[in-house]
Amino acid sequence: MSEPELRVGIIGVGMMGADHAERVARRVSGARLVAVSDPDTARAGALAARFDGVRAIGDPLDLVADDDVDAVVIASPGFAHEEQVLACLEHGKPTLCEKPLTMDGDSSLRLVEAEAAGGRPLVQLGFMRRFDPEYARLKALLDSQRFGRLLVLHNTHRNKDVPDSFRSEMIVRDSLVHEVDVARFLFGEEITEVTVYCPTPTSAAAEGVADPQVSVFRMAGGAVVTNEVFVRNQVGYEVRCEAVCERGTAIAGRPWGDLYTTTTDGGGAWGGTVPPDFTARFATAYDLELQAWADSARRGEVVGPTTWDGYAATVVCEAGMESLASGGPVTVRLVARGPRR
Ligand code: ISE
Repeated sequence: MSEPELRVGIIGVGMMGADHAERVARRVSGARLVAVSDPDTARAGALAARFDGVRAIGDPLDLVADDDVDAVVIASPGFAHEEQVLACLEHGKPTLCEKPLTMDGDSSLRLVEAEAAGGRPLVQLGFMRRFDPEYARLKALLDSQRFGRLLVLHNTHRNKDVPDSFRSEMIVRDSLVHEVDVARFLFGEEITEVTVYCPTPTSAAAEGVADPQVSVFRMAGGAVVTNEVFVRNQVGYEVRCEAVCERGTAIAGRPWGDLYTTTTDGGGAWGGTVPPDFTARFATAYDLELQAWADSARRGEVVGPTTWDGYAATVVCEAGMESLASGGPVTVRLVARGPRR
């Protein structure tokens, strides 16, 4: 590629941002890490010091405005995203924004509209599963119609552990949001209704947290999606997706083996190891996601999930949180004709 190297700044260097920093600095070709910012200035300083030529900048909005930063990765908590994405749009900087786009539908829609008003798409949403080779193959298989129409999707999403501060609503907004995007991506349709069921919690659940949760999505075309999200399974990171079609089924994320068991005795084994967390399970997906982002930014384009995908996912999760509180089905209300690209 003859376009100049992309100078990247990263906002938020917790687990995900630090992982992306390493990736941009060492594995993404055509990109160079030049700046990081984090409210924990010691953490930002320590990370910057690990790489040559990387500055720690105190105010994230100064990082966005910096003339030596061409493009921005936003890996801060969701509540900070609206202001930071808006700043990126104002400065015309290509942005990779981690999910959730924002904390509520209204603010997500403001970003969709602000991007459309600028006349140039700039934002890719961090739904990395779309870049996972198995999920991508599943999408291609479904689009080929080889197995006929997709009827039912079953998603499984388990984390080994989360902090006590990870409340029931976060299981919807931070974890289930991935299944929301997977369902919209694989069906190519919107979700119209969500119901969240709460079985008796695991004894490992933090006080008052509904874990696991099982939710059901109704798709616009009438299909149904089931999702189990279990954030303290105590074993490891297990993410699978089974697509049931008219003439066949396909599973993404299933390790080989006959009877597949994972158990707390023996650390979760199936003849191989269960990955400990998402940075391990989706390392390739994140690499491909960041590479695709950097390549398209250098060409002046945007690929992958959009602000509209971020908005739709946020609205579905809002409905999910309402269902969590009421126990009943909740209709998803997206604006009728949002600006799309
Ligand atoms: C986390 O924020 C992620 O994005 C992970 O992929 C997900 O598995 C986890 O549950 C979330 O908390």
